[in-house]
Amino acid sequence: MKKLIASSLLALAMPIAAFANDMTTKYNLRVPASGMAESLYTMHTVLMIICLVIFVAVFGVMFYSIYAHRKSKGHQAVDFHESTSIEIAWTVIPFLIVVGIGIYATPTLMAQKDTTNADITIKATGHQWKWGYDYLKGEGTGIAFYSTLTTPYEQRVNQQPKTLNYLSEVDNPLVVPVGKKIRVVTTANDVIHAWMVPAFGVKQDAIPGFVRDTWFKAERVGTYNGHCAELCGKDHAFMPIVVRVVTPEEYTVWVAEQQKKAAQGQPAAVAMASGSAPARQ
Ligand SMILES: [Cu+2]
Repeated sequence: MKKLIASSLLALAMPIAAFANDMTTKYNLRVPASGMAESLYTMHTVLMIICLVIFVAVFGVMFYSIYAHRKSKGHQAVDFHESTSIEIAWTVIPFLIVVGIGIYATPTLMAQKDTTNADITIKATGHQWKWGYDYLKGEGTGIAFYSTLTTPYEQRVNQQPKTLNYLSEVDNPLVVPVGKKIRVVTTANDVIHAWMVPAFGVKQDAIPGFVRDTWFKAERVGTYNGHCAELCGKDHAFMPIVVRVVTPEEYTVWVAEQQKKAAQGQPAAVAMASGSAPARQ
């Protein structure tokens, strides 16, 4: 009997656990891999709770009133048309909520814009439909390459089964060291693109003729995915961003390899194919 209860409890718990896991991985924001993404995640949660409290309070009062004070019970509608005190209250309370949220969000917003004191500066140029990377400053200066989708065409048109990294794999990922402030300067060659990597809390438009910048500091080694986030034409879905975060030592080795290749006149970065890269994060 005890065994039966235990197994039925387990049978009940498993779908609940699976649902909770889905809620945190499938439907929630990406697991943060930078301090900025962490603050955005927390802010998102706090604001969602505020929204939920307002939602429950407003609809709770409304449905309670409709039910408990209904006409069939003999209730009369109260006339508070042009009541100054109520109008002041429903102006001041939302105003205070909005100002409170603004004060809460401002430090994060300011930090997002602070691209000073970067260790490495990389220019990301959006092209129809690939990304170009130029290491402008810091360790690796001079390295430049294109990053192009490697998912076979057959997968896109359902002639081959789609693999785990479908539309999130490139020939040359961006390689950066862990724990270093990376400034990303964005621009574009043709139309507006946007450079976005959710795990770093980074999203910045890449506009032809303009230079914008953003920054991130990855806190864990690994492979992180993003996508162009501005509708840029027919192959917009086929210009992913893959960032490989490596240890500073590995980064130094990679830089040396690239510089050696450049000295020999070979294209940069082709050795680091991401076909076997771990699943997206
Ligand atoms: Cu694009």
